[in-house]
Amino acid sequence: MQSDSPPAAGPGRLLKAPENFVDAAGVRTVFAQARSGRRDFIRSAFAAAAAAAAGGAAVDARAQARPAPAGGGDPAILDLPPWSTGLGKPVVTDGYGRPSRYESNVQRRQSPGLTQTAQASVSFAPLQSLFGIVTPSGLHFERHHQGWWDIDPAHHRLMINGSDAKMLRQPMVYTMDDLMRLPSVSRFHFIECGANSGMEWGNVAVPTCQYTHGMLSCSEFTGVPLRTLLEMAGADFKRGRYVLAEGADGSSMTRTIPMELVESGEVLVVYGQNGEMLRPENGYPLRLVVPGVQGVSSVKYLRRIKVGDQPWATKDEAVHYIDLMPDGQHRQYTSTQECKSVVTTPSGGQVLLERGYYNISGLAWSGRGKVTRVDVSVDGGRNWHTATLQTPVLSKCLTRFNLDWVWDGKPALVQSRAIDETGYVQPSLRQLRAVRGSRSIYHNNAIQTWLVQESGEVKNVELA
Ligand SMILES: Nc1nc2c(c(=O)[nH]1)N[C@H]1C(S)=C(S)[C@@H](COP(=O)(O)O)O[C@H]1N2
Ligand SMILES: [Mo]
Repeated sequence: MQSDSPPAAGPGRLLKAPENFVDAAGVRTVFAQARSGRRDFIRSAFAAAAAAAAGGAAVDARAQARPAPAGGGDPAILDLPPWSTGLGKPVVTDGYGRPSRYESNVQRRQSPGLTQTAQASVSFAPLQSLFGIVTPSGLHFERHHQGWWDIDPAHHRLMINGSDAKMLRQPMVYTMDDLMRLPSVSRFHFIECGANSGMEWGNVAVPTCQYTHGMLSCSEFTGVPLRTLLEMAGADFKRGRYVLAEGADGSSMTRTIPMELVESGEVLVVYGQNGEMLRPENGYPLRLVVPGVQGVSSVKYLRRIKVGDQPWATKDEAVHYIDLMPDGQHRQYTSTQECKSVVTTPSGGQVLLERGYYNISGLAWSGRGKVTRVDVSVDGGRNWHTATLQTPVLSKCLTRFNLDWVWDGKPALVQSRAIDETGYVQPSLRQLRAVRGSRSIYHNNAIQTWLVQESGEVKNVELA
């Protein structure tokens, strides 16, 4: 278990999570069940599809990973392949490069049966297939309330105004060119939908970490601090204690953001993502990024910022994104994404092909600042081992953690528990349910458990 000791056994082999195990017929079944009102439709559809796919996939992976022939003579080494003897492709075969065709299974995916239309829906990032902390822009999760647009930046405007004439000196309208001439900053931050892990409040619902935790992504964002724009408009920071952010898509996404967050300089009006312009799915040409706050406040296609003196209680903060508490009341404006983590390897749907060494790896994050420690357990929380945090460790950003592990072939319950710089410790599901009940949707930051079975197959489980 020591992170600095050399691996004690030979390398283990890992079958990647089944990425596409629900076929077209499966999806139709799930939708039919959803319409007839079956409550456990997501779980049963996944279980059936995974069972159908599991046998064949495991056999394939074992065949690919066969040991070198005892007598030597591996043809993959001895017979020179075309790429060692021929001429490769020229430069600029593709003016915008793309991943290898051998990685085509690494895709963001919709959860079968979760939503009835693909315009008001979510796609999940394939966390189990990613390294480090940055999400490739093409794999960033998507959450749209009314579809996405590729907006002509020449026609996009950002207006800054006030709820009354005294909130700021001069209402302003910016073009994209205006904004991109202003002093900019670049910062790494995660965006997590408040509904991430929301399907898991009552029971185990989905099989892989793509679906349990994939409404989460992390990018380097570039833009102008909102504080700068409000100062330029002469905002009255004494009276104007809130801003309203509004998107240009048909959902008219509107969210109240407390002025303290803006004054801190952290709230950014963003046009850049991972070194290039935002992707259309993520708000091109302009979005707000409110670090540490649930994703809904990072309004895409940002067209207006209004300064006011009280929260607006818009539809997106009165009807949606509220927490149903055990006493039946709803809690409003619980926007911070509390400290959370998940082991991405090994995780649900993967198969450990043999005993031996494995690198337990995962992601930790906190909406309140930096992650200071991640503990990992392989026995369902009886014993904890401190994982190694990979650098950089940044505020309100994903942090990658690793721990050496030798699997002895016995069932193992793999968990991670993150602690942030405020001292907050990620809760167990039992602790969280004691306060929040089990009928909520939003803000489930409980410890995730993966069961490694004797067969090596990894399952999503809940510890009672
Ligand atoms: N204009 C607009 N902004 C929006 C949304 C939307 O539907 N329209 N969805 C919100 C929600 S709920 C989330 S979680 C994040 C998701 O950002 P992403 O699609 O870039 O991952 O965008 C937020 N901003
Ligand atoms: Mo969201």
